[in-house]
Order: sequence, then structure tokens, then C-alpha cells
Amino acid sequence: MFSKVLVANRGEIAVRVMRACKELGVRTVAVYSDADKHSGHVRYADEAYNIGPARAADSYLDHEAVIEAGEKAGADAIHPGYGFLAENADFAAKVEESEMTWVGPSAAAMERLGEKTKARALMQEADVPVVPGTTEPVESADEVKRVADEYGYPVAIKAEGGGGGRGLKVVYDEAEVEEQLETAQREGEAYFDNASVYVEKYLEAPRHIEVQILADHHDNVRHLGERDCSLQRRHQKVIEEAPSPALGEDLREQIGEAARRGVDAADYTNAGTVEFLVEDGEFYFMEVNTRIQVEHTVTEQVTGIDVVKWQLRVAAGEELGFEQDDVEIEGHSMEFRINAENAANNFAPAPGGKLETYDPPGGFGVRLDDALRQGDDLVTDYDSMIAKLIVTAGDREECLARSERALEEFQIDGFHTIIPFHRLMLTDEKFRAGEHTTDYLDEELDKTRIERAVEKWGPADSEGDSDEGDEEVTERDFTVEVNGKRFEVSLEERGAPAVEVPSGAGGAGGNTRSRPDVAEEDEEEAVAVEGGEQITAEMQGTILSVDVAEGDDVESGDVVCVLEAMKMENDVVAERGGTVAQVLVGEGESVDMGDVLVVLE
Ligand code: MV4
Repeated sequence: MFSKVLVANRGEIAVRVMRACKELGVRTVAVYSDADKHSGHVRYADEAYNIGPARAADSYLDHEAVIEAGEKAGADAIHPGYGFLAENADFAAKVEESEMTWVGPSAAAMERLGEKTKARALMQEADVPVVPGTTEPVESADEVKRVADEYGYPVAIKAEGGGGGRGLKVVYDEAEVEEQLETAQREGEAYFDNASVYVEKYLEAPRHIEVQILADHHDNVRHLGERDCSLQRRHQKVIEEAPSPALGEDLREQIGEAARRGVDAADYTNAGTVEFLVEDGEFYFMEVNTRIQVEHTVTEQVTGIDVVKWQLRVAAGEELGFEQDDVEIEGHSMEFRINAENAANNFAPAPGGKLETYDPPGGFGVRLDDALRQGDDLVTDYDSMIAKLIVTAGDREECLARSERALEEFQIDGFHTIIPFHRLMLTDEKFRAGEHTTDYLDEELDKTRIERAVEKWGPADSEGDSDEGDEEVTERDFTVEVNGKRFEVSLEERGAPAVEVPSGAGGAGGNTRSRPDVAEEDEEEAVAVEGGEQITAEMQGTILSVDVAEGDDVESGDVVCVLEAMKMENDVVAERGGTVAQVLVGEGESVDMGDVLVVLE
């Protein structure tokens, strides 16, 4: 085993990896940016190195800075976590060339599976069913039409380098082919430097099922069963579970074996995930993720196998210590992503704030993967996911009840989280029945139910967020005893001077990096400048789409563009109505926090 491992990541996954290191007797090295000087992963590590400014491109994504920190520390391996450099084959190759070991698949295997038509051809070769379509890139509209003639509309045009929802275009009839083909090519070029696209039959309401794989350097490949990640919002997973409520024993066995065959054929090592779409009892390969995933935890809970420890052991050359037949799925587990977002405001990331209260649940079957502690400032430069609650029980029914209990116990004050949204899902008939498909949240769920959930279970003052022009209301909670019985009362004072506004009010509160908040409604976020109001980027990221043009009239709350950061899609909305005077960004452009995106007049 290694004696010292550098973890090239931050937040909960960095701590998760370090926890595994500790149990293996391995010393840990953290790296951090200027924004993370006081973050949990830095406190947890045995030693830590500053690798640059807050901007990810200048720190967590800086290949040389990370490798240099590893060399300075004398680390003998680098674990990338997920996101950041985890799926960067160039970086993996650089680590392979250094004195250190890359805790992940070889750079060559990452490349083989990173290009989607290559991966499709490889899987087909290994007898793994793929979505009907092309295994070669297509260049002309005629080729797209030929695929559609064969399998029927809709078809999906996908960027070769794609993943997540990026570079995916759906064509519902022949008239749209030209336009969607061009858009897919343009997005592929903008996001992945690769305009090459291919075509598949589009499945309209599939389930997203993925299989966890572990492979060693001694030709052993094991699968650890599937996870169901069908509950997604704009390609962001929110709740994941294992096993899938949608699979019978036969299909489960077939998918697991197919994943194992495919990975075996790719000459793959370390942990990986094979993603499938499942519809009408058929399953189709979609892509391979060559990293540890956020939701690996539910697999660990139902198999008892520590996936991160095996990543480290396999990278160190050890042989997998169990046979396929030893892998047994027991009970049921669900993961709830605790994102600092306001679900009632289009899941807008919290603008910042201090974690005034952090009182997580406990008891039988409750696991928390986190890094923040009470009193910490929220770091908003990267991902809005601050923790994961993982609930495990004997069966799905008990898991639902235990999850309701655990989420009710979970107390977080200082900013919005999506706990109210999770509590709503646990009352949702379709989710409880396990009948939801990947389009459920975006297409079917009534948004007013989310608003009501946030009012009911969100921060006490959350109604104030959207009530424009309301007089100040100060609310204080008291405990009183009447004839020996305890009562909690809250008193409201209207028109009072705003002294003790709890920091969850959407204001920047105690945050030292307070800045305009374009997502909340009654703040003076948009800085008035000559010629109008600026709408600025909340965080560093890439413009996914621009939804307005010069001269357009917009209303308060309208989406002007979509900004992607750390694979999260964030709506940038207009604060108030106006006419678009200037659009300063284009699709695929990278922007820094505070950059002006759109000017209104
Ligand atoms: C699809 C699909 C239906 N048919 N491909 C979305 C992310 C990207 N990795 C691929 N995605 C999809 N590809 C075909 N041929 C539906 C999706 C999809 C989806 C997949 C998994 C989970 C959520 C999703 C939400 C929308 C679309």
C-alpha cells in the first residue's frame, strides 16, 4: 500500500477519500485554492498545499501545480475524486509519467472510453446492447435522416466528446434536422473542441441505470450491482438509490454481466461506472464514467464493499479480494444530495453565507459524507453540493420512512438547501412507487408544489425572499411553559428596524466574499451602470446557452442565459424587467465570477 496519497479535490469527496486512507494507514495530502484556505478537507488532511487562486483553472485544474504539490509532499499516489481532473486523460498521463501512481484507470483506457462512438463500437463488439444508431460520426443531414427513417423520430444527435446534457440535441421531425445538426456540431466544438457528432434513436422516458465496476491489474473484473439515478433535474442527479426499483432479478443479472463484459473488453482497471438507459424491459449502453462517482455510496451501503479503499488497493497492485458470487445486494439505500440551493427559485445556488447551524441526523442506517462544520463560511466558487445524506434500511419501504425521519432531523441554518425538495419527493406518489423516469422532474412535477415545500420546510424567513416591497418583519422564537407543558412560540414584529435578519434571508450575511446575487429577487444585485443594469456571472464557468438577444423585452425572473460550473447548470435570471441593450457573451464562452453577461436598459 502507498504511504502518502495526495487528494486532488475538495469538499466532501476529498474527505471521503482521506477517510479511506486513514483506515488503510495512509498519510493524506490536501491541495487547496485561496477560496478554500479554511475548508474542511484542508483541516482533515495531515498536510496541505496552496495551489493557487480561487479560479479553478488556476488551482484545482492546474496540472503542474497539483503534480508539484505531490512532489513537494513526497506523495506516492494521486487520487482525483470526481469532477476537476478526474476524467482528464492528459493529466492521468502526466501522473503516470511522474514518480507517482494515478489512482484511476490508465490514460489509454480513459481515452478509449472517452470518445463516444469508440465506446459504442467497443461495447457492441463485446455483445453489450447499445442504443440503435451509428457507431461512426455523421456529417450530413441526409445521414441523420437515414437513421431516422430506419428507427423513426425522435432521434438524438450527440457530440462525440459529450456527457451530461451537453451537446445533446433531440430531433422530432425531418424539418428540424439541419438546424439541430448544426447546433450539436457547434456545441461540440465550443465545449469539447470536437465538432464530430453521431446519431441515436431517442428514448423519451427511459430510466437511468448505472452499474458499479471494480477491476484490478490481474484480469479480475467485478460488478457491484446497479444504482438507479432516474430522478434528475436538468441532467443533475438529486436522489440516487440502490438497488433499482424498476429492475427484476433477470434484467439486473443481465445488465450487471453486460457491464462486466464491456469493461473487460476495454482492458480497464480501477473503479468505473457503466451507464445504461432502460425502457420497456430493454437496456442500452450509454457511456462509461471513468471515475469514482458522487453516488458510489449507495452501492457501498448495499454491498458492504468500500469502493474507495479498493480503488487505492487496486492502484497499488493488489488483487481484488472477492469473487463475483461473493457480491450480495442486501437491503436498500438512498442518497440525498444536500445542495446549497433554493429549490423554489429554480434551484439557484445560495449566494453565500455562514453555516449558522449544522445539526445533522443520526441513528440507525444514517451516513453523512460531508466536509463543512458549523460556523464555516459557505464557499460558492465551485459546486453547490455541501454534503450527502445516505440512508440505508432493510427494504425500500423502510428506507423511505427512515429518510423522512432523517431529513426532518437535519437542521441547517444560514442559507437555503434542497432539504425541503427532498422532503417533498418523499411524499410524492410517483417517486414513492418507484415509477419515475428521467423526464419526471423537468416535464411532470408541478413547480408550485416545490414552492410550497420550501415555505413549509425551508428557512423561517424564506417567504420574504420573493415578496417584493414588503415591510420588514422581524420574527423571534421563544420557549414558554404553561402549567408545566412546553410550547414553542414565535413572535412577529412588523415594520421593525431590520436588526437581526437571519442570514438565510438571501443576503450575503457574514460572507466575506459578498457579491451581487442575480438569483434572489429583492436585493439590489444588478449594479446600475451607465446605459443600464448589468447582469453578472455568479461564478466562474461556461455559458451553455444565451436565451435573449439585443432588443428583447424581459420580465423579472426570465432566464437570460444558462451558466455551467462544475457540471451544474445554473439559470441566470433577470432581476427586473427591461429591454436587453447588450449581450456580452456567447455560447461556449468561459466567464469569470463578476463578468457582465447581459445589460438591460
Ligand atoms: C439519451 C436519452 C434518450 N435516448 N439518448 C442525457 C445525458 C447524456 N449523457 C445522455 N442523455 C440522454 N441520452 C438516447 N438515445 C436521454 C438522455 C437523457 C437523460 C439520461 C439520463 C438521465 C437523465 C436524462 C435526462 C434527459 C435526457
